[in-house]
Amino acid sequence: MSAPFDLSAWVRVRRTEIEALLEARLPQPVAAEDPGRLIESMRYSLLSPGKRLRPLLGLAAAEALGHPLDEPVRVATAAIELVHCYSLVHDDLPAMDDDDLRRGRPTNHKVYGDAMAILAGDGLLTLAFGWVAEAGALASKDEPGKALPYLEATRLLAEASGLSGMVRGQARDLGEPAPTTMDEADRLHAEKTGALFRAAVEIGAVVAGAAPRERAALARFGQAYGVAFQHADDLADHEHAALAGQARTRLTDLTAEAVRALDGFGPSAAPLRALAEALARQA
Ligand code: GRG
Repeated sequence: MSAPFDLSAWVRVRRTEIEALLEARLPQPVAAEDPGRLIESMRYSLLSPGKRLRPLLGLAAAEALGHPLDEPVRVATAAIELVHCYSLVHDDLPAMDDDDLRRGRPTNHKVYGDAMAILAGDGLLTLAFGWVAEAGALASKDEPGKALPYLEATRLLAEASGLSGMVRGQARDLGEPAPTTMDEADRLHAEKTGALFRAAVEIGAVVAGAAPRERAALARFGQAYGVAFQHADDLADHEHAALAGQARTRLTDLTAEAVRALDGFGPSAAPLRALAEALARQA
């Protein structure tokens, strides 16, 4: 019998690699070339201690397909963290959630002011698309056709972050009353949080050369995981408390659905399975 999969060790190694890549690729603020301390404020938020779950999921998807976690794959999946981080910086602004603390530290606008926080978010979002394009250029330097998966990754990232995903979900959250049914909560979660999780897994799959069936299965995993993640987050924050009982059941069902989506994969999908099982334990 094989040893049980050690998720903590896997996460520790992969997270260290992701953080080293973020640190190395983000420009350094050279005082004279950092007007308004923009780069400093981008670094402040991006390099603050986050779980790095989205790039971890992207890497786990590539690993499930037995693809090496080479530089293009690592850069493309790290780009998803830039989009996530921008959304946190903007979400914390007074015009949105008006939060003082994020990742245990003062929010970006509390340190750098509202205007620079808006620009830091803009900078992170645009940089993300630059990184996916650079990853495509790296992957295709000897074979032009190898850029194609990275074009698809660009499309997936735009779809999930924008009007079909996170931005739309945020608009719904701000513009409509809080959900009163599980279906409404699911729809909001799928847009606001789930879309980027799904894209993370699907981008990992696409850049690892997934066959259509593999890609579809991994997208199902990402979708279920993402909505489950938001239910777990709401339960931890006592959000939508009237729905807590149903949210617990939904979290259990969705994580089981995520694990089932991996049925056709062997031991290489152990990190994805273990990530879903860890989420299920929050029910
Ligand atoms: C501003 C366009 C725009 C969107 C904001 C994602 C989002 C929409 C807002 C974040 C607010 C929030 C707390 C959402 C709940 C779920 C969530 C995304 C939590 C934070 O993600 P984690 O737990 O955070 O992965 P870390 O800090 O570990 O990266």
